[in-house]
Amino acid sequence: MFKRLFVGLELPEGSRHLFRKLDPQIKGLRWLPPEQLHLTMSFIGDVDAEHEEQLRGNLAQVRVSPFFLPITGVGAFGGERPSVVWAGVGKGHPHLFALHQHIQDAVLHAGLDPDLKPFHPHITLGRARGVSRAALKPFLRDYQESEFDLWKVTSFTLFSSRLTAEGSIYTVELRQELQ
Ligand code: 2AM
Repeated sequence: MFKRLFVGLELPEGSRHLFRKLDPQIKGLRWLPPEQLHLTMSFIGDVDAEHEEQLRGNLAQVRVSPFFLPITGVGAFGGERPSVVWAGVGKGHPHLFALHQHIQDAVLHAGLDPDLKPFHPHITLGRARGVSRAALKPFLRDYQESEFDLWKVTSFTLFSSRLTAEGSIYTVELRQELQ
């Protein structure tokens, strides 16, 4: 049995609903439900039970103190036909990058193969299909400087993800408190 796994930070309850008020009606843009909002730290992919066990053990050994992350600004990945609309978390926050490094090490030492592309931390707010950047421009302009919240990161989470026709369903597999 394989699970499709990734490690992320769950947005606190209070912050999840901040983005509802931004919600412009743009054809082709699907907003994520508030309970799914997260910041991906490491995307891993399909993992068997044995490797998952090893990964759980390694993640439990990660030692990074809780830290604050500003949630600021919005943007879109994907050139002139963006696929992802996101909220940002400030530039180069050292604690976030340290945690990312520890998590990647935990994944690698479990014999797994994480996505090793450069880390561009973001909170995906919506997924776009066939939407031009021009159509997103008013939204991006209105909120690009917004200071949404100050997020106290106190844990990270191992999620499994199941792909369905309505989008992905995420399940919490393990929540590890920072200390
Ligand atoms: P995204 O939101 O920026 O698309 C679960 O799929 C999470 O892992 C998503 O938040 C997704 O980020 C992220 N992710 C990173 N790399 C991925 C990949 N290669 N395939 C699927 N999801 C990936």
